[in-house]
Amino acid sequence: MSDEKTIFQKIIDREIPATIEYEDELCIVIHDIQPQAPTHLLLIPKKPIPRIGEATPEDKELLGHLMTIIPQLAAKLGWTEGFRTVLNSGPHSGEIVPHLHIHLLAGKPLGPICG
Ligand code: DGP
Repeated sequence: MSDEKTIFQKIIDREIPATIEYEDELCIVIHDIQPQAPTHLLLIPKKPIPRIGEATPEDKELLGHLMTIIPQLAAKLGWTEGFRTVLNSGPHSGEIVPHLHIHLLAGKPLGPICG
């Protein structure tokens, strides 16, 4: 594994800018630079777990925390018609950034995932 910081670690460390929607001691939520929906957020734990496929039982509390942030964001941003979550893991998923992140897409009908 590379020791080089990922783009998300650089954002967490304030080395590069991002539009921040939410932050607490365990995670940060930023706006995706290439939005695929009217609102496209990335929910990122500050712990640099490369991907969900490499999370361990030790990460249980942190992963639970991330899940609880989602409904809070949905309420704050008024996603009353729903939203999509996407969690890529590894080369076959199309993952680009090897730092766990949950995509949150909202603001238009997205259609069935297998259409
Ligand atoms: P994934 O394919 O799941 O690894 O998604 C990575 C996402 O990260 C992709 O939708 C584009 C976004 N992204 C890449 N670089 C940057 C950046 O510098 N800033 C922000 N805000 N998003 C980025």
